Amino acid sequence: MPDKKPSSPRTALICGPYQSGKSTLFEALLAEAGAHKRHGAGLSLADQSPEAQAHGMSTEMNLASFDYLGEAWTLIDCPGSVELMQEAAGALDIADIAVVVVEPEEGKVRALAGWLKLLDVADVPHMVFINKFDRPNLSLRALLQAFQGASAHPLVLREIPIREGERVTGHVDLVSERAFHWEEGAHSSLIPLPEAAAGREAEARSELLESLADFDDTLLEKLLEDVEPEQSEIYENIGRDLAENLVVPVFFGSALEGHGILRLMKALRHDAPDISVTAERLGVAQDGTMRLKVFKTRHAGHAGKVSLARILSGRLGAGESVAGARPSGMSRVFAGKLTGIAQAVAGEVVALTRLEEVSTGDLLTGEAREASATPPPPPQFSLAIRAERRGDDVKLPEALAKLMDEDPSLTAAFDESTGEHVLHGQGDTQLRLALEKLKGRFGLEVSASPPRIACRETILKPVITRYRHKKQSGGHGEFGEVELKLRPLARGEGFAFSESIHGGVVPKQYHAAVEAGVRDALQSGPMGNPVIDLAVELTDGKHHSVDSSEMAFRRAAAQATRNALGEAGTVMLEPIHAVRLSVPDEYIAAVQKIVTARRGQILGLEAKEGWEGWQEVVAQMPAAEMHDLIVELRSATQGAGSFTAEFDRLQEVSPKEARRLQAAQ
Ligand SMILES: Nc1nc2c(ncn2[C@@H]2O[C@H](COP(=O)(O)OP(=O)(O)OP(=O)(O)O)[C@@H](O)[C@H]2O)c(=O)[nH]1
Ligand SMILES: [Mg+2]
Repeated sequence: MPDKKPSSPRTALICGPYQSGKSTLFEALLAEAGAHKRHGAGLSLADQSPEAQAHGMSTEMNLASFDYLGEAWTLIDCPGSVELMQEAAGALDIADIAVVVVEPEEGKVRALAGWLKLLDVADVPHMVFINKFDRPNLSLRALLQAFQGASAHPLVLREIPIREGERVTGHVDLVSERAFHWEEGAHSSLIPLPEAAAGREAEARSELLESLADFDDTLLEKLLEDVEPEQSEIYENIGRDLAENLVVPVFFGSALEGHGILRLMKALRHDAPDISVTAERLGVAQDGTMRLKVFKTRHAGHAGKVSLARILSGRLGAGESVAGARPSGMSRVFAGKLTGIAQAVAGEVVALTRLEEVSTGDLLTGEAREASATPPPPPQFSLAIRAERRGDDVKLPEALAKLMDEDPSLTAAFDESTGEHVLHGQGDTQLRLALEKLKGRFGLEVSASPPRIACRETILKPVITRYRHKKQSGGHGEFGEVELKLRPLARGEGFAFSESIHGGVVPKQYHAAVEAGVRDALQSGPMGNPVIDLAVELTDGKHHSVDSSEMAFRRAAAQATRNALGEAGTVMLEPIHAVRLSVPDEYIAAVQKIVTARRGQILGLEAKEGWEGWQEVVAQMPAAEMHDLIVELRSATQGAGSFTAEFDRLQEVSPKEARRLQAAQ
């Protein structure tokens, strides 16, 4: 491979489906670069947090800056769980290139498609690394065919496997046409191209060249005239097409065994665009002004708030101000270790400490701050939370604010309609992780349960009732008598109170107390829910010149209302949400079934804008059926489905359903 002048510091994102081996690859690449020593099969740099250890998965990004052959690199390893995708979304923007790691299974095509779509939307150049190629009996051709269905751009093989029996034992580079034998615990050794691979090599190489020629007329002409292009010309094409996100080079290997890692690291070094390309993609001028983008925020105990940022243009000296404030430190990051640095140039990733006013997604200059315009993804799952110990109530909001600062896809809010504090996020795992962090990092025991549904009650027919409140207990008595007329109102009209008293039978000064009594009783109807959408009229009553009081009338009105509701009977009203479920075409039937089984009503289908091959199922669903909707939706769509929901209206519930809802509360 021809060498070139050293590049500015570059950043590669390692992402892809859950458990595909990203963190293992992250450590293997660092080991390859000589920045880390591997200890057996397990991870020793990545996933060291208690939550990651407990779950055996990445729960947040791992990051390391290091030098490789005289050039500066930062690798960012992202969690693969769909619930934690926001973590990668933050870093996507600032990456020069992404390596999408996938297992050698055709069934992973949908999960792969999700990541490739995310990268295409952000227009990030990317490669695919098919990992776990140490498994027997793999067909690269079949995999490639399946995976092509996940990619909007042609997947082009950069190498083909050499096999011995059912195992892959090496690879042939399709540009240099050199063959390598994978060695245990050492670099691959150069070997003569095995005869058995020669035919496949020639075929795969022509396919690579044909794909490249689709974007380059000169190359196309050469191919048509059977002229062998120079290697340098092929490399140039690959680099250019990759930078423009026209093709997706494909590599394979084993992160665990260390096979194909040097190959991948070299390809990154050779082909990954640098900060000038990335800055252009982000619309950031290279005019010498210091600009940086924050892609992750952490609250690191004593160190305080840490903002991880990439310098997109200009340079930053330690002690210089950022967004008008002076960070208390500037460091280079290597996993959990921060090392202070004096200066950072465009392309570098730095950790800035104690920039209290700055958030993930912010684009900052020395003086100014521009917040990200991308909203966090809509919540998919919620839990009502409660501090177990009294006194922790006051500490909880502050701790939650820190977690939300670290993860913009997490929100906490007080729900007025149910009186509960509710945590909203992307799924059960993400919220459980948040609860574990509250306990581990802030010492807060928090219990969680499915949020209550804000059901209401109303009456369907008018009713008139009369009640006398009378008490004689020595001295002053209590006396108040009211006649109330209750009448249903239309949905959404709430509550109205009026009076039509003649001859002062209930003196004016007590009318407000009557209304207050009615309101008291309406707080909890016969089924235990607030009663709404009714009008109450005070039509008649009696008073006593000595014993009547506001309290007496309030009690009389409350009891009268209770009696009236009991007599008339109430119906339950439940919240209905307007829902849009977004899924790839092939899952529409499955999703319609889910919606119907959850008492939902399908209103139609709409093509999802900007997402070819996707649809939105437009529906209305009772909130009571939506708590674990995302779980079923994801399992029916290989993790691809998601939804948005907003309150639409309250709707009457059948008595049978009402009993079920009541029991569930
Ligand atoms: N056979 C084989 N197993 C591997 C390879 N790479 C990783 N694994 C295993 O796959 C599992 C997941 O590895 P990780 O590196 O944690 O995967 P990840 O993609 O970072 O997982 P998440 O971040 O949780 O999505 C572990 O059991 C690894 O030992 C590989 O090349 N071959
Ligand atoms: Mg991982």
